[in-house]
Amino acid sequence: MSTYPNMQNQQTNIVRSEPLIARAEALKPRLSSREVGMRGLIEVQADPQALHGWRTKRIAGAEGLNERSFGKGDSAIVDFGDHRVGYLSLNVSPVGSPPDAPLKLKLTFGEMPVEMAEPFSSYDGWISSSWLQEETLFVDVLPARLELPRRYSFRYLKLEVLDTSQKYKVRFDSLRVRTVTSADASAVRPLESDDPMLAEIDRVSIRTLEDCMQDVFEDGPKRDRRLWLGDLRLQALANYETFRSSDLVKRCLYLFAGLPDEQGRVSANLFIEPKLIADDTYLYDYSLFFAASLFDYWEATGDRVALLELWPTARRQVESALEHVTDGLVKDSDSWWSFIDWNPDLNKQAPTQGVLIYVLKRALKLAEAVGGEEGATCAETWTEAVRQAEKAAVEQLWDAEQGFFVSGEARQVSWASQVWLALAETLPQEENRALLLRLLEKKPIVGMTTPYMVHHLVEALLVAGLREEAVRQLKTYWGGMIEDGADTFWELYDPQDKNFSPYGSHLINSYCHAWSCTPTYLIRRYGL
Ligand code: RAM
Repeated sequence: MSTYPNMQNQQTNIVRSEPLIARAEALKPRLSSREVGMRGLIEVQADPQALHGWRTKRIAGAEGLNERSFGKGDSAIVDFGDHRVGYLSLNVSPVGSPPDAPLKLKLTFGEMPVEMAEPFSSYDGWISSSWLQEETLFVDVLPARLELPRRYSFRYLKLEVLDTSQKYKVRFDSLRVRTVTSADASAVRPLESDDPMLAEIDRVSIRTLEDCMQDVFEDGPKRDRRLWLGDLRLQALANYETFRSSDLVKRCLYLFAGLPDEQGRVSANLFIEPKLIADDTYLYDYSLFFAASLFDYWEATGDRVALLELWPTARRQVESALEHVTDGLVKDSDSWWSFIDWNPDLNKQAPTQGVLIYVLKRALKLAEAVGGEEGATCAETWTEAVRQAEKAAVEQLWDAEQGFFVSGEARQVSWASQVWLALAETLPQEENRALLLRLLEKKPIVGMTTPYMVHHLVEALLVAGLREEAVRQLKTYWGGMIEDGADTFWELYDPQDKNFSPYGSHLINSYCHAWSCTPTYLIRRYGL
């Protein structure tokens, strides 16, 4: 796949609901800031054993920078010690003769060593190269305090002097990041676990979530810096266990509800600036997750006013999804209609059937909570829809010989299909367990490429009562990221192919990504 196939220019008319948007705007969070200095200077060295082939070596402490002067062609890599999201400022002053020409300075920001090592000009992926974080500055008057207006997401900063003149050099000092987040770290309860590895995974998960919590729950502060519904659902779950900022979840739900299209569907993602815009991307699974997210919010808060105000939107997503169901089975399509995972070989039908059943089971509880005639009618209709969808899954997607669910015309066996239909508890508990154990043993070829998908595997194992297996997967996968150098958890991680990127280059991947922050939820919610 070289682009989001049905993503371009869908003709949609958005029907704005000003009262719902106003509610969301009233919940706009206050961002808190912290000044963070640099920790030292590093070098990036080639190492075939390291992730992407690069490892860092510390070469000096913070004072190492002030001691050096930089002329044309000189460079240094600054380490800020951990992942940071915020605004950079620094002093630059001339050394030698009076500066008789402007300073031409290049700054490159990186979440990972690879961004310091490989030139961004080598990027040839299909999403915009403008996500790669760099600046070229011309400084006319020296000395100067430079304050960069853009917000960056990074741990490393490369300073490259492209030119001064033959008569002067420059020195840098007082490098600072003013970090920003709307998360309140003081709300997080200490973890009760005596397992040091789980404690470390929990800590990194929380850092990931913290850096994604801005004006809304962003998917990634490097990329796409926007509110995606699939990511929001998982961030909200992690947030209830940690920062407990349910108002931010509420704000995001109202934002989605405030911008439906004329069929009532919520978009897969929203842009917040310069004004609220619903993207012209609609995904079957993401729209459905509005209902699941409202259910989770209702469970976490008992906020009845929000339940009643957002219920019509949730109801509409479920009804719209059911329009694509024939005899209990979700219709397949070749387009980018349902997300599920970034594996390009994945057929989406069976996993989407799992998502449908999973959401229907929660939506009908929402309907019961809403009550009255409307709630009762919906609960009844959706109970029947669950029965039919489960029956269709078992009759049409279950391959008894292989002991797996199959998907699409090619009857594909994938991890995603088993995981979603197991998480939806389509089969009775014993069979569900057996299915998941078979999955772990047989390891079908069509695998998982995102932490988003692996999250659902771990939760399916927990729901099926397979705790040991769940902890093993969690430790292997997220622990593997930590071993490979994660300060915050990543958008993509395929242990079989560590350079994997659906975008054509690992340079553009996001290395602090919302949907990867869920171990803290899994650990705390299930008491691991
Ligand atoms: C990417 C982002 C985002 C995700 C979508 C489907 O653009 O990683 O987090 O939700 O894909």
